[in-house]
Amino acid sequence: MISEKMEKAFNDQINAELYSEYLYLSMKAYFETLNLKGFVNWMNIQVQEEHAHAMGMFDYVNARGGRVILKAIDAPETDWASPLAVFEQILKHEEHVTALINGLADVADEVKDRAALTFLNWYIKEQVEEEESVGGVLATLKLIGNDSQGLLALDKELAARVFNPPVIG
Ligand code: OFO
Repeated sequence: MISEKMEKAFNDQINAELYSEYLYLSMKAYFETLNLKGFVNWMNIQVQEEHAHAMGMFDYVNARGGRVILKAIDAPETDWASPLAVFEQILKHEEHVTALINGLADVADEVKDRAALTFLNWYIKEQVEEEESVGGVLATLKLIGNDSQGLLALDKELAARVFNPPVIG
């Protein structure tokens, strides 16, 4: 059975993952307005990944005999100055999520919940990949600057990304 403290930490993180889903959905809407369909595709995959991250924890809390309590999801921003500004925010956001996941692992440590710690390892590794992939797009956007041909080439590249449903845990 999961401890109360661990259960609360997971419930908070489920909310954070659903906020991430909402944030990427808002970014997807922004890229729709720019007609950059590759960026739209990339965001759509982020949306699905974040949903899967939330559901992984949702199922885990239940499997451990805990109770999922859903809370209100904050409204995300709706407008950005440029694709570069979007990716700057994403990198900051994912670094914040990494800190939250590490905080969850700290709670697992504190309450000596080894099962939760093992489960959280998947998320810890996932954050390394998230930061790397976002950092890659951000670096390319910085190189592109104001070159619209470069932006269209990147858009084409991002259109090729496919969603692989994550196997969590
Ligand atoms: Fe973007 O990461 Fe969830 O956990």
